[in-house]
Amino acid sequence: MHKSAGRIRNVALVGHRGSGKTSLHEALLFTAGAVNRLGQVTEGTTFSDADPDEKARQMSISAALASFEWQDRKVNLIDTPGEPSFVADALGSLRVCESAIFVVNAVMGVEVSTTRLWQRAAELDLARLLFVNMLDRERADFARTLDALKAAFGPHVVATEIPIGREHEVSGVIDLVDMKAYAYDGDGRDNCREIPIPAELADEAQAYRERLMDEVSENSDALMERYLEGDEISHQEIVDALKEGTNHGALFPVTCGVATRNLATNRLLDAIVEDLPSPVKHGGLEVAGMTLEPDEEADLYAYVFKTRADPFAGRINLFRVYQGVIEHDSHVLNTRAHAKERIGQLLTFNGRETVHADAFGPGDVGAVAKLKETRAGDWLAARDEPISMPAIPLPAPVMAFSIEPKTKGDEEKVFTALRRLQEEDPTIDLHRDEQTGEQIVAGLSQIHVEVVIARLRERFGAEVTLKPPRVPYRETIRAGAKAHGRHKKQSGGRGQFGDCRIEVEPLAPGEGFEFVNQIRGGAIPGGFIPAVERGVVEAMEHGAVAGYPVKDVRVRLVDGAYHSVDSSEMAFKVAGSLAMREALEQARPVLLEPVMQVTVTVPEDSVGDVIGDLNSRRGRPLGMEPAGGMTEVRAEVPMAEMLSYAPDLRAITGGQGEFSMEFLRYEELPPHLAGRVVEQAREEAAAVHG
Ligand SMILES: Nc1nc2c(ncn2[C@@H]2O[C@H](COP(=O)(O)OP(=O)(O)OP(=O)(O)O)[C@@H](O)[C@H]2O)c(=O)[nH]1
Ligand SMILES: [Mg+2]
Repeated sequence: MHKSAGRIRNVALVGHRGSGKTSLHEALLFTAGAVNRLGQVTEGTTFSDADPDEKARQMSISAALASFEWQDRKVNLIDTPGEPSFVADALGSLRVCESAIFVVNAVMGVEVSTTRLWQRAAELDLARLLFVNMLDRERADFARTLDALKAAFGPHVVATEIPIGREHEVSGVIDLVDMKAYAYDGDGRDNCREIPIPAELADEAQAYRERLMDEVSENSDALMERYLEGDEISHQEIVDALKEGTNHGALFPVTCGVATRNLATNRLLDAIVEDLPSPVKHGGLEVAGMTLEPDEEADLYAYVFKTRADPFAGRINLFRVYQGVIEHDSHVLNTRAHAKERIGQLLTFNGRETVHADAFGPGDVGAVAKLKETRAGDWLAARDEPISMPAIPLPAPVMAFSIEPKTKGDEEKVFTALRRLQEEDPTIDLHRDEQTGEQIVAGLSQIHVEVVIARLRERFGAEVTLKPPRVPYRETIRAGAKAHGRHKKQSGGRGQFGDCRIEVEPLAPGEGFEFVNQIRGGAIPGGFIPAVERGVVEAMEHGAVAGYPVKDVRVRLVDGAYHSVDSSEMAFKVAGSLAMREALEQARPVLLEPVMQVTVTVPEDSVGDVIGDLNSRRGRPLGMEPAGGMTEVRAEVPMAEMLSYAPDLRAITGGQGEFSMEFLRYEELPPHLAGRVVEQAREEAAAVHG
């Protein structure tokens, strides 16, 4: 039978790229007996980085679920990618869990992604526990990391463990709840033994314990009173208060260890079952005016949070049951597609193998294969109710490449495969470039698009060539202008007549488009006005400078004329387009380019070179900060200058540097560069139109 909801823990491992989530996931599976050996990321032997591209890059790309038992609880543990390009999976996983474990690098401290994911977890009201990892590395510092966490996430971040020894001499942890010490020998499953608290750490441990007790007792008046009176307080009482505080973010326990050495991971498993809430404890989900409760008898509601496209196994959907039970061999309704789906194959990933399951009860997380219509974001339900989760705000895919099949005639195959990969990753954008007719694949970064291309090849046998990325330029206007558009044709029979006068003016950046109808006295009948607007919008698709889309313009329709017989919607649409084209030319049109926020992490001694290089890319340095022996340089740089940054950074830093970037805003292109873009657009247009 399925596990009752009170005995389930749904936990997402999240954190900055490379903080050790996958290594920790592996160590937890190993300690719980779900895998036979402790796999290593560096050897490509972990359970969760299973894809060839994850192994090759030594980074997680997709969320990976594993389910196992610990202390008679079922733990559904999701490893998520830290690389910002694959953030959709981390955000999707946070949505279906009660708890998140933030894995933090004890050398680097709080990093960019940590802060972002924390905000998201706070919005979702998740219980949050922190694991300070990599204590064995040079310059790792638990106390400094804890201070940084407090500074970033507030005073209720509190240690429940501290390490024994530092850097490569770290040998164990002291548990501040029970005031016991544990030493770890080797990385085996039974590597932990209790030892006396080392004398030189006794005072420090006591001080940390007092801070913990202060925090814990704030969550229970009864406990506070007895604590202040100096009464003995039991393990269970402390754990209960800790869990109470953690459940809705009144308190954030901090644990620590070394994932790759399997140090203190058994204690993290205990913390997962003891300190983190079950679906019952955390409470129901409010959605679409209903409250879904983890009740077995109630109607089924399950939410699909992740789709995996596999050319052989077909589609695999990961879901979370919020209410009712999903059973093998039953029928459910997909509430978006309004389609009946047969549940043919329920699956559990238990580490060693993928096994068939009979049912998943409320609160549980599982997988289903071979559904026809269903994909991430859908609900499976007993009845066809209108229900949807609020959309997750995802970053915009601005890194656009045009692709071409290596084999002529493979267009259809490539496109179908791309569509399936897009189901798996909502931050991929596919479209056809209107100017050149090319197939465009856009993602959040170069790595993102490269991964898509690698997956096309590995999973679907579709080979494509990637052309250099195109910068998505825009246009806008800098002045007001008036224009007149008249479309008149008289060639026997019924003619065509439309006439309008418009005025345009710039809007603030990001305001988009506004159309104001100021026609008085019926110079243009109301029925034709939407047609004028459609013509105006069409003209804005190709700006006057280089044919890029025009943004941030207000258009007023001020006057016009019509003919009682010859006027039509078509004629007014054409008149609107003519007027707008003329207006755009007169309104001092300019080219805009996307500017990226770039974060580069490099060794101290290459900071000067990196900043010099960013300057030569028209970058504006925003500042730098030490980050665990490295330096983090932040700058705003035009996207056009960053298209091939990865190899250049490697060369400057001898392979030691890392960077990430994301879209910030559009800015006007300097005139000498605008000229080049115009020239290029002209050449492309000539090539396409002959
Ligand atoms: N010394 C040491 N190395 C570690 C530890 N944990 C992880 N590593 C190493 O750090 C690197 C990154 O570890 P991963 O487990 O892949 O980190 P991740 O958070 O899953 O990375 P992404 O999935 O890319 O976000 C790998 O080379 C690991 O072997 C640790 O506790 N100590
Ligand atoms: Mg990983």
